[in-house]
Amino acid sequence: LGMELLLRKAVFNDELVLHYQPKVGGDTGRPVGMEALIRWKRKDLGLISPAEFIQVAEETGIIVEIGEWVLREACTQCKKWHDEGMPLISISVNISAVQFYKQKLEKTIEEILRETGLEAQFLELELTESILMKQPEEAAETLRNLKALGVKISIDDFGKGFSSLSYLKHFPIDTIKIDKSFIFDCDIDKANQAIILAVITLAHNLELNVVAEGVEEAPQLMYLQSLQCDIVQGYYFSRPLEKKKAGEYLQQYF
Ligand code: G
Ligand code: G
Ligand code: NA
Ligand code: MN
Repeated sequence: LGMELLLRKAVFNDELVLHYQPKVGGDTGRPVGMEALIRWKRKDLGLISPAEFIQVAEETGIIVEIGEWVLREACTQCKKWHDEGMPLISISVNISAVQFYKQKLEKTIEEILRETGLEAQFLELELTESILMKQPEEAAETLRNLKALGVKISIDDFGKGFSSLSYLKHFPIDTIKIDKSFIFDCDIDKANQAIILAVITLAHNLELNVVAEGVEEAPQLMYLQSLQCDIVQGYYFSRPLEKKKAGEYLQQYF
């Protein structure tokens, strides 16, 4: 109860901030995108991780308001970077189940794109398999509407859940993001290597892009590069950065 009230005040009092984690080209090492990751800045406790409040936000429904704020803030920031002459990166936004299945997510996103002036092709939504499998028919319809706007769709944490592969045929997706649990020791773990090879081969044969998240060390990057992984992300390149630092990161690649 206390948490819900505090969250409502947080939305109202501008206590939410976005940090941005770079995604870089597997071959070039240059930034191709930023993932927006929310944090709650509390005067008493400092930065609070979404792991500690997203679930409560979902249960109380306040995630819808928070999610809209995240989309608007992320699109505004990405447009600003473009206007400043930064590399034409895309912005990735994590979408929760409640937000995804809310009526007319497409309308909200269309409005935010119009308002912020960001071209749809530069907005990518990160959705987990479990979100899509909750109500596959409705999900497919929403995805088709989002694709019609020109927005990109990425499957986050791929391989972590228990869902089937058949949805890769039926859902109009652009990108598969391999879960970090397969990546952290992929320079030495044979099972994870087999899984990563299979996922990259599958994705490329379906003409999907592949992102590896959670790349922390050079040997993991080298293994992923040897398999032509399209995009890589992780602490090896950068931790999530506050807005100003994220701009400085991009500026190096002007
Ligand atoms: O950045 P961090 O490792 O603290 O993120 C923890 C979790 O919170 C991740 O699962 C991430 O996807 C999720 N998350 C971060 N930002 C958002 C957001 O804006 N919306 C939603 N729904 N989840 C987010
Ligand atoms: O659920 P999602 O994949 O959106 O969560 C992303 C989370 O992973 C964020 O909380 C982010 O801070 C974290 N993260 C990003 N890069 C790395 C990394 O290299 N290693 C680990 N362990 N976590 C990472
Ligand atoms: Na994500
Ligand atoms: Mn993920």
